[in-house]
Amino acid sequence: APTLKERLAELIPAEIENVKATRAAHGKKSFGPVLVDQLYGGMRGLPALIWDGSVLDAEEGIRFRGKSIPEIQEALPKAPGGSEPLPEGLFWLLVTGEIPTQEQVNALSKDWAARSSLPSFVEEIIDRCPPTLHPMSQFSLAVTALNHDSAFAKAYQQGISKKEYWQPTFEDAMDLIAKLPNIAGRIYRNVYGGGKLPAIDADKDYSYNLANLLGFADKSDFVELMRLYITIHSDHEGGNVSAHTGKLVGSALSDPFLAFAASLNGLAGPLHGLANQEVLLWLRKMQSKIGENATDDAVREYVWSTLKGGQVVPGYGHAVLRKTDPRYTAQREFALKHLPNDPLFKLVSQVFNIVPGVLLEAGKAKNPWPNVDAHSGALLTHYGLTQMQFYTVLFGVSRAFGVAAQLIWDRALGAPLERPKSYSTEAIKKIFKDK
Ligand code: AMX
Repeated sequence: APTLKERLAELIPAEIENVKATRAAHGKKSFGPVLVDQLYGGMRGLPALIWDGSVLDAEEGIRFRGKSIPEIQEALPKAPGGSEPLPEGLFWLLVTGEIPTQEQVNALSKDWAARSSLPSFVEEIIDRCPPTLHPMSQFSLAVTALNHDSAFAKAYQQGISKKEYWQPTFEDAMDLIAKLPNIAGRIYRNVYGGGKLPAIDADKDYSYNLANLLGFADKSDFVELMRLYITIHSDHEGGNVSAHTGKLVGSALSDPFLAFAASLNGLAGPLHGLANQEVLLWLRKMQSKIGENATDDAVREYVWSTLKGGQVVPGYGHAVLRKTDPRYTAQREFALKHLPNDPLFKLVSQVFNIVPGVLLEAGKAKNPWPNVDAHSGALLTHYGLTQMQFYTVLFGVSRAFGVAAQLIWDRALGAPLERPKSYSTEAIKKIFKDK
């Protein structure tokens, strides 16, 4: 059976032809008008990017290479004794569009374990960060520093041909993913005092190793949670802040470490990935205000007080989705299976019954339903990972899978420098004066 890189090499020529033919047939056709409001409104709905790895439907949610979350939970290889998909398989699927064999997935686990060690100066950078520096900032610093050993940057300096860009990009993408557990584990133990970091076990899967580095591998349900968590947070089509930032920075031929560090800085914003931290902070604040086991009315009133204070309800709403996020549903099902009586899960469920009604009544949010971040913190808390400032780091480990797959394909297909046109308000007024 071919390795991932061998399979990719087989797929690239046909995809180059596919894109060529698509552009020849449809390249001069229009998607329709662009509204001035879209320029001012965060480009919502503007068709602007190509990415085959995943597509988001407003009603149905994410599909990875055409497969829904329940479908990939069914189809992807599992760990011995496990029932959640291995994220190794999800990466294979994102890159190739194909479901890998168990053997191919095991080979990826081994390959990543072999690439997992950090240069000692990167370890020192992490160790020198004050524990008060947000874990996401430490994460981004460490990933930026990995550019020291970028195969792409080196090959570019040596004058590599455009046709070969994808190869060192692939090597960097694999190194990037492989090194993230050591970065995340080191940050976690430095900031929260978890003792010495264990070594990566080359006979275990990626999620087991991540859980072990964090200090939770003795809980087999937590390892299963990591497999599900990394799988569902990996990619959410091309336009979200972290995915698009990685693509944009990569388009300047910045190497995958520089591109993904930029993704992380976007993921660290409260309207994007930091929302998982914000949800837990918000729930804890609510509990301190209205007590645990509060009535529905008390919760409803607390939600209203958040809105009246000019703040968003974290974990609710979405720029594209208009229904409950299937990533939320997958986590809810995990909770129903593994921790149905957990008090925080019960609160998350109570909030789920109340917030959409309030947001609908308030009448502003286009989507009153929960997104992925409304649930993840309660699951992590259940297993003792209670430090919410760390939650977005786990989101970031997962998001590397989607961004890395995208960078490989962008370089394989020769994606050009991104450079959309901006306008001044003066120019808008002038252009549309008599229209
Ligand atoms: N609580 C309160 N108000 C909300 C809201 C929420 N959860 N979601 C949207 N709104 C408000 C917006 O702030 C906006 O108000 P304004 O007109 O005064 O500026 C209005 O409703 C219309 O916004 P929208 O078109 O529905 O949303 P959007 O596409 O502009 O933004 C998002 C999407 C996610 C930023 C927004 O729903 C939000 O802030 N949610 C809370 C934060 C969150 O959970 N983010 C995580 C998203 C998933 C992820 O990236 N990880």
